[in-house]
Amino acid sequence: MKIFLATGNKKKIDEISKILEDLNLEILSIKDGIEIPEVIEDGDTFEANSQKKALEIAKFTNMITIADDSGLCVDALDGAPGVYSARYSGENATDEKNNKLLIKNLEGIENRNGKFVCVITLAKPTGEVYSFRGELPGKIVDEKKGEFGFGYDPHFYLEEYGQTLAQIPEIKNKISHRAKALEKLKAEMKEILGK
Ligand code: ITT
Repeated sequence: MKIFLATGNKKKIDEISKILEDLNLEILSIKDGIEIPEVIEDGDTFEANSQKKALEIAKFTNMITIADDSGLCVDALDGAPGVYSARYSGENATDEKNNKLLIKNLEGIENRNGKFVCVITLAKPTGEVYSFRGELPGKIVDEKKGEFGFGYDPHFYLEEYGQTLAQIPEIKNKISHRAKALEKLKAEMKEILGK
């Protein structure tokens, strides 16, 4: 069965494809040269944005489509950057600029607790949507460590592993917010596709 991955983020495509590997689906994405329109992410929640992306692209491609809306929520910043994680430092945001701003905004703040959130939505071209949420708690550290992953990974420290998410790519795909949401989808997949 063909499934389209509605994301412009190639690192997400790699992680999602790896986590769904054992389902033996034919996963298509922009990496296969399929162009998709930009979806305006104007929702207040990860759920709203995830559903909008999945549904608009399912209708556009006429394929069963999976979308991921995710971000970092930091306790001391009242949940910011949250749904604005990708564009935290403005219009021309890059991972580097976002990370610098995050560390600057946490200067002098002792409470470094935060979490990654991911909402995965599967949408059918006929309009049905199924959403699943995963979360991963951790701590924001000033010093950047690790080469893998993307986004805020080099500053996201997991006490249990004594490393940042950017240092443990294989473990990341087993424990991440994205992995947790996708495992929930996988558990329901047969039923959803059979409907
Ligand atoms: P699409 O909307 O096209 O999927 P995007 O990167 O813009 O791509 P989001 O709007 O969901 O995706 O924003 C997600 C941002 O949250 C991402 O750019 C990172 O800054 C951050 N983020 C999400 N998951 C992450 C992860 O696993 N590791 C590090 N940062 C992550």
